[in-house]
Amino acid sequence: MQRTIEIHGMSCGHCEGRVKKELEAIPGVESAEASAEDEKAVVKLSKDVDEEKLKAAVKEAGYEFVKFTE
Ligand SMILES: [Cu+2]
Repeated sequence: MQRTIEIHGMSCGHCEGRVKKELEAIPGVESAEASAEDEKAVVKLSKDVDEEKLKAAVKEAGYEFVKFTE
């Protein structure tokens, strides 16, 4: 299972790392890769994860959740 999240506000590798870390802290998230250039994060899930938790993680990292694109 995979979700793609559009995120605004990331500008460098440091930002990507923050988003990745917050997303990967959620139970059920196997791995997450964030791209500042593409303004998105791709999240691999091992089970169903509440969308609200993914949203909250992006905000917690300090960036703007825009929408799920996948
Ligand atoms: Cu940055």
